[in-house]
Amino acid sequence: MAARVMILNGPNLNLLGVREPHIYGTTTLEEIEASCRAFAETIGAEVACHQSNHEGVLVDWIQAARDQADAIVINPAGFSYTSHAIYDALKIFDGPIIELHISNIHAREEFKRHSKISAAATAVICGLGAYGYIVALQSATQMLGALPEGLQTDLPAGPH
Ligand code: CA2
Repeated sequence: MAARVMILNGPNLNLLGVREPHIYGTTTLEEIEASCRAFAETIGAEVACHQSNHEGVLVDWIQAARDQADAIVINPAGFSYTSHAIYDALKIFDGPIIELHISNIHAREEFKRHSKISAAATAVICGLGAYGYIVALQSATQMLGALPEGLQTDLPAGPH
């Protein structure tokens, strides 16, 4: 069966490509989501993409993922540093969770080096720019053992 991956983006990421291109690049969220859909097709996965500026809405999507998805890719954006509610919701999800940041949060302000979400994540990707979403999607699918033959490797993808 096709791996179902839910891709969640947090506050302000709807403005990607519009402001601060030196940090976040020039690719819009719409373009990122289109690339993820196209890449998902090439690896036989299914993606559902959602963005919200509201913490509770993201919690609702994470809860919905328990029935609707096998893995979650999440860029919690500003909620990375504050949200116990998103952390708690992710802890209840059974499948792989990839926390993703476009920028290298460890090379930024001190407060950005401590994501509260990382302790609930299976893996964390940061600093790869918009391409990180493709890497995250491939990794989540790999962790589910659902990559097409030829792409699937025997190398472990990280802690389970
Ligand atoms: O690097 C990332 O992906 C971040 O999660 C992005 C967050 C930021 O708070 C994190 O520290 C790192 C959100 C950035 C705000 O989004 C903007 C998008 C376009 C223009 C300006 C800001």
